[in-house]
Amino acid sequence: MAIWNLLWLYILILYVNNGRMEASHKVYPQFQSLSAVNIRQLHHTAFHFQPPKNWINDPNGPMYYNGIYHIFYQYNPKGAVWGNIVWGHSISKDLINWKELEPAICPSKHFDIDGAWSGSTTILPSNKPIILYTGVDSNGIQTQNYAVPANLSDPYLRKWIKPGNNPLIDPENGVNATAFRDPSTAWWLNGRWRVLVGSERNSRGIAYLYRSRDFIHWTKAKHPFHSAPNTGMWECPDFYPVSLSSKEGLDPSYMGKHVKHVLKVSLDDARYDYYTLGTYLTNDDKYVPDNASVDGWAGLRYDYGNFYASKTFFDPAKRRRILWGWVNESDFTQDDVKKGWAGIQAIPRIVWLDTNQRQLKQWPVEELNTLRGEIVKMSHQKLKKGHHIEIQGITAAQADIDVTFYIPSLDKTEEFNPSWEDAQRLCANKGSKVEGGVGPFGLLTLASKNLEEYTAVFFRVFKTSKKHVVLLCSDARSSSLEDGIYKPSFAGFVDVDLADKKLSLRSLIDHSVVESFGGGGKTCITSRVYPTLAVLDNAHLYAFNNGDETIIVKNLNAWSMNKAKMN
Ligand code: DQQ
Repeated sequence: MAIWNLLWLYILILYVNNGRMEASHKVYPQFQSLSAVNIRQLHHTAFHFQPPKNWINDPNGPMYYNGIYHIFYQYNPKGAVWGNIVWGHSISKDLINWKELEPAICPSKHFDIDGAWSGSTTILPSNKPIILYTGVDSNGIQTQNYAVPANLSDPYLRKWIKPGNNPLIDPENGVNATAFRDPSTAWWLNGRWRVLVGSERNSRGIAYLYRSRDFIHWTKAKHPFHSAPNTGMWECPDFYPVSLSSKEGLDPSYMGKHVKHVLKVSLDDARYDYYTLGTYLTNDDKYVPDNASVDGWAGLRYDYGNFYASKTFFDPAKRRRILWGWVNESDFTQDDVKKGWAGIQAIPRIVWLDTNQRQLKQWPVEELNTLRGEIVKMSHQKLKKGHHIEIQGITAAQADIDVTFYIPSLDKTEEFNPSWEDAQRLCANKGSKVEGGVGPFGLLTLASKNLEEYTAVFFRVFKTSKKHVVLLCSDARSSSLEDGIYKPSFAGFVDVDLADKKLSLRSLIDHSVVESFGGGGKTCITSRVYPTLAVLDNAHLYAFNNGDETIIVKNLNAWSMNKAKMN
């Protein structure tokens, strides 16, 4: 007993001293400004966004301006853990190859001296971009501030200035001053700008609404735009219209008919991004989720894996809405310090409304295809129970795989127990090796030759009296021989009817990340993994089936991916 007590005390001390929580991020003062000498390449990604070194978290203010894509990001210029937060800034012509610029916003004023936290950009009608961001002062008080380009004729908008009339929005009128952050992109309606700011009160997550005629003087609306009990702090709210009839993206101020609206919030307590689909009641200036679209923990997620603090923007060049999300690490903080970097951004994804109008779909931007190299194809290949087939001839640690499976017979589908609502727990119970009726079948990514290590991305099909239930897992439990690191069996359900007996899966494999899109982008899961054997040329890729019913690999295309020019 005494030993257990000591152990708990030790864990507590470690937590309090080493992983002190500040806002939503753990703080490691001893590592914050420890500059990396060598950048460890082993698990470094080849085509996911990251700066040359150090820590990044949330994507901030993504935008397209005069032919150039900009991404800003929460960045520690001095170390590989969270701290010293500035707005890093990179630019691109294709969303895939990036050039790093100097940070756009650094703490310099009393209102942001303790951090230039997350925010968004809005392109004003005069074609002028403006940043709204959260500044944190030395007492932890959060205010909303703005920054504008110093020189609009600089095509890269390298320098940004903070005009003297900051802060624009203070936490007044009963707002919790240390939980008041992450202004959204603004939209224009009936002669006024509107912006959302995330907050919390007594465990109720809140998106406050502020209005302004001139973008400078803001007034808080009487009622929050939306809120929900027991959901905790709402970080990084994002609000935008989606078309009911096409994949095209819409400008945030588009208020025509034939749209639904999306409200996404990042739940600090869960560290996942949840969204609802609903209606924007413009007369009341309120958002109401559809009945079928629930707020909070039981709701829909953009991604059922490592994906947080995301942000979308409208790309007028290709008329699409693009989603950026932060993919955090799953390894030890000490490992991050050793490798000299932490955090990547997910591949930018287009996002649109599914024809069933119950959910969104996502797909990597088409520009990613420019990195595709050697291709290997497979078609009409039988996968009998217990079989796995190697997909040879590509760089399996740096690859893009797009596969359609065909299920000739659903006769042996297992019954679904209604108590299995929690997809992640179900996946933990019925992993890739637990034989089923239909499935588990899918891919073994980042696999070592003798399968000591692999990250299994797979489907398993169940049935109720009314329909089929499809589970997609990205199971990292066997991903690494290294003990102790976080290796979750992430999972989500895929809302498909299986009338055509097909299931598609695309996986982007990039050394320490496997980013998967099931059912044509209906369910996405991103896993961070740190193999010890399945690295570089020693990584393999297999298709497998451990279910009773034979599965056909109807079509499989696998590409070796080239390296992106990354900052
Ligand atoms: N990260 C920022 C905050 C935001 C949080 C600080 C979400 O503005 O709420 O780095 O990850």
